[in-house]
Parts: sequence; structure tokens; C-alpha cells
Amino acid sequence: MRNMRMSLAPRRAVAALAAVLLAGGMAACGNSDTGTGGGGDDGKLVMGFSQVGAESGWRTANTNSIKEAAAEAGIELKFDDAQQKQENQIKAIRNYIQQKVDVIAFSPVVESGWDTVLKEAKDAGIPVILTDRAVDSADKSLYKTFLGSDFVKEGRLSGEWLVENSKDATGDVNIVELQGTTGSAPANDRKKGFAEAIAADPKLKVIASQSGDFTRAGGKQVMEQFLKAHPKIDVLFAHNDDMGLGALEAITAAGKEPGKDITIITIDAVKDGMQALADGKFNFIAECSPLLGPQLMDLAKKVHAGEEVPPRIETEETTFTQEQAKEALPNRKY
Ligand code: GYE
Repeated sequence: MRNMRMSLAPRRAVAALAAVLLAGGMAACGNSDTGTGGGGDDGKLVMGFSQVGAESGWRTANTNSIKEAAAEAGIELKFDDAQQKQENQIKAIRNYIQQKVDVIAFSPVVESGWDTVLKEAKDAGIPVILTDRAVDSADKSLYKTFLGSDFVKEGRLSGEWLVENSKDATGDVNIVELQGTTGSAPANDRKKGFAEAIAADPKLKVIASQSGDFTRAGGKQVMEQFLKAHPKIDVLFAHNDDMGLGALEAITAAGKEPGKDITIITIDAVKDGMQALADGKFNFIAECSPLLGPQLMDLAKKVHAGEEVPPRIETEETTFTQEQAKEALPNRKY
């Protein structure tokens, strides 16, 4: 009896200790939000992703691509929609730092003002990948790589098409420009590339240029103002399909025929834009691919494993005329 009692006591202690350890262990793995650092509940790589918003068809396709690719790659994705506000993105990134995710990826709504929060991520030892849009930070060590399009090139290709197709025009060709979100990389760069290209022909003149925030509503509203203020508009250059699609309504309401009375050039090549191009309402689209998910997940794995990655990875893109849009449309996935 005595012996038994004596042997029971240590057994109870062992059991109690085991219970404590088990509870502690469960707490640690049950809460990937507070600090596993080396993976999620099931040892998965955890990515915190801060998305710009849901402003356009492009963005929806981009979000879907990221979510699908994460699931396929076995990456646990924490996703936040910032509703086009930088302060929301900064908040989301700080949250991810606190949660000790393995990798932070984000598409910065504007180019400036990221140094402080990027430094916080770096100090916490969490690698950052920029996707879609760039930042203007002088310190390139604040992020591992930038995966996305060459927006200057997209603007330039749009401008070059216009130069080529205005050869026979006599007199001034009046252009209005619908810019993307003020301060965003695609708005800054597309404007720049387009301006550079059309400088080749002095009769091509941008007579008005304003932001429509990359949305259909914004495109429609600003185009209405343009049409009221300027009796002779020959060309619309919209920084994305959605603003161009919004502008179509304003143009039709003003009694003009889009694609004929006003030549329309846009960027993205999402399905609705391609449909407008195939229908003869748009005249040219420079493609910008939103399908960045698979490459992003690949990069996240490499960066997490400490592998070197190139500082800049460019998306492959093309351009579409009306004829090419008709051909491509049946197979367009987004
Ligand atoms: O062109 C536009 C979206 O950053 C490339 O953002 C992206 C742009 C895209 O709202 O439609």
C-alpha cells in the first residue's frame, strides 16, 4: 500500500506536468496569430497580404488569383482589403507584424510614405514582397522583390498606337486623360509613358487630365465634366478599362459614338474591356496582367527559405486591337 501510494504521487505529478505542457503546446499551436513565426497551425507558411481594394475588374481578378494560388501552394493566407486607403494598409501590415507571419506581401495603393512600416517589418525579421505596384523608397533593402508590370511601357505602347493611328489627321488631335488613383504607381507611370510617346507628334495635345480613381463611377463622372467643358474631344486615354467603361455611358449620353466620334484607348484588358473593344466601342487596349498569384506564392516560398530572388520580376504582356480582341475574347478567363 505504502509503496503504491508513494508511486502514485510521482505519477500524478507527471500527469499534471503533462497536462500543463499539453495545454501550453495547444495554446501555442492553436493561435497562429500570436507567434508561431515558423508556420501556421499545421506548419504551413503564413502570408499576410494587404490588397489595395476592390476598385476594378482587374483588382477582382488579382484577388482571385492570389487566393487560388495560395490554396494551391499550401500557403495559409491572411487577407485584408484596404478599400483604397493607405492608412488601412499600414494598419494591416502592423497587424501581420504582430502576428509574426512568415512573409508579408502587399500592393501599395500609392508610391510614397512606406518607409516607417517597412522598417518595422524588417526589424521584426519578416520579409516583404511588393506585388503589382511599387513604392518609391530609396532604401531597397526594405523589401525583397517587386513583382508586377512595367506601367511606363503600357503608357508608351498606348501613346505609340495613337501616334501611328493619327498620321492622317489634319489639325490638332484633342486628348482627354482619365488618370488612375492619384499618387499610385500605375497612374504616375502610365501618364509618363503616354506623354513621352505622343511627344513624337506635336498635333497630339492633352487638353484635360484628371483622376477617376480607377473606378467606373469615377470614369463616368469625370468624363461628363470633360464633355461639358470641351466641345471638341477626339481621343480618350483612360488608365484602366473600368474608367473607360464608365466614360462610355457619359459619351453615349452626350450623343456621341464611342470608338468613332471619340477614339478610346485603355489599359488592363479585362473581359468587359475586351468586349467593348471587340464591339468597336474601344479602339486599343494595352494589357496589364492581374494573374500574379502563382508567381507570388513561388517567391514567398523562396524568400522564406532564404533563397536569393531577383529584385524586379516583370509580368509578360501584350496589346490588343479590335480584331485581336475578337479573337482572344472566347478564351479570356477574367
Ligand atoms: O490597372 C487598375 C487597378 O495596379 C495595375 O489597379 C493595377 C491597376 C489596374 O485598379 O485597373
